[in-house]
Amino acid sequence: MKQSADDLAILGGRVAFAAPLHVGRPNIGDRGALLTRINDLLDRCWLTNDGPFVQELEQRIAEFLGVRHCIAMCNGTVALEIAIRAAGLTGEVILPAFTFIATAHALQWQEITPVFCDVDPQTYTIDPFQVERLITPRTTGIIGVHILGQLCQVEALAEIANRHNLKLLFDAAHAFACSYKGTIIGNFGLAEMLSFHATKFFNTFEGGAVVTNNDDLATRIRLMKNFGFAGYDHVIHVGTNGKMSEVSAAMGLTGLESLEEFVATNYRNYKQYARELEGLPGLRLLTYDESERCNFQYIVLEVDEVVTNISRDKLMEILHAENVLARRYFYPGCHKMEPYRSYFPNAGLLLPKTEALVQRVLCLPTGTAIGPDEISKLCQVIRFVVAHGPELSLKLSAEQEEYLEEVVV
Ligand code: T4K
Repeated sequence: MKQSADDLAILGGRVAFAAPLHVGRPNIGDRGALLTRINDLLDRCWLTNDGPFVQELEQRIAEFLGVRHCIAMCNGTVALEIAIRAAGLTGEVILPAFTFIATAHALQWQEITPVFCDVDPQTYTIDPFQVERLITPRTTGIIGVHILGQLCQVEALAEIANRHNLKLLFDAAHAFACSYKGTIIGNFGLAEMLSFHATKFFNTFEGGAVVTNNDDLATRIRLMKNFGFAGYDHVIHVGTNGKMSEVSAAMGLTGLESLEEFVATNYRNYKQYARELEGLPGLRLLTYDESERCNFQYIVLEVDEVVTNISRDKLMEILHAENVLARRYFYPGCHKMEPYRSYFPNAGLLLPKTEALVQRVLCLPTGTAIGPDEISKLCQVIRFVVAHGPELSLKLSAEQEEYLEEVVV
């Protein structure tokens, strides 16, 4: 329990948590079931290349999402690269600047220019009004990102894409098992990409998928993720290696069996954070529309420094010192990372909402690896920091100055 500033670890007090609390600790299903599946695949001696577990996982996910095709892949980035190529995107593609860098890289990797668009500061998703202003004769597509469990304005984007004859894809890396107006993701745009990375709500160690209701696209994607092979010695398309392995699919099948439990745990954590951080001036916890399906995987805090008198970055430093490894996803924005920062040095001028957001957002630990007592303790630290914002800001700046003087001397 922190009672004075000097109780904070950053100012020499005792560290609140003996072991680090991570954002993105994997949700792991029934270990016994996983090990049984791993034994099965070892007995079968079938380790990859469209094995039975991959086929079963694809079928289960397609059923779960109510979508015609699920093509499992080795990771979400490759899934997105292949979807982009299979959809025939070229020239320029519009995407939000507030996303994980992989969304932009998946385009740049194939020499398509990512055109960064601003976001809606309430939902963090791409702003359709701004999308329309960025369309040029070179634009071939839009990639919406359902970010941090918040879903894009799907209809508005579809309407713009239709009117301008653009392809619409979604990066749904954060939105597995979430719905928009009652329809579960996987059914929007031409195709949607899922990530099953270890840090995601549902994981296959590494992994991802493209889901689509378009038969032709699905056929092309299947070819492309397996070097273009249409049978032994028969290559009919350019391709790469995007295959998911059997051990990953075994993890996925096991995780699917615990999906409801993962959601329930995330929901319980989310409600606890909401209760314990309620009413703190200058802090906003990102809320979810509970009339929709949601994975509640992200606990996102927004810090308004003008009110708290302590910046998001200072709060993060304080938490890190307490062994809470909070993350400022997606600082500093894709447009501020290389190579985009060099290519488009003035991109920020068109991205005021993104630029403000990346200074405010902080993601906190959740998932099955954290319990109610830890959340209480963590929230107590946050409440203490907010209650003593100005004092802590001064103290920390003084400490920093002292440190700098020592270093310079
Ligand atoms: N689009 C979007 C919107 C995405 O967010 C992502 C990935 C992609 C596309 C691409 O999908 P993938 O190709 O990754 O399937 C992590 C993940 O590596 C990345 O998958 C994810 N987004 C991104 C948001 O977060 P980092 O750099 O934050 O990872 P790292 O290593 O710092 O791990 C995060 C925390 O999780 C650490 O504090 C430790 C903990 N952790 C991590 C791993 C891997 C564990 O406890 N166990 C683990 O096994 O990128």
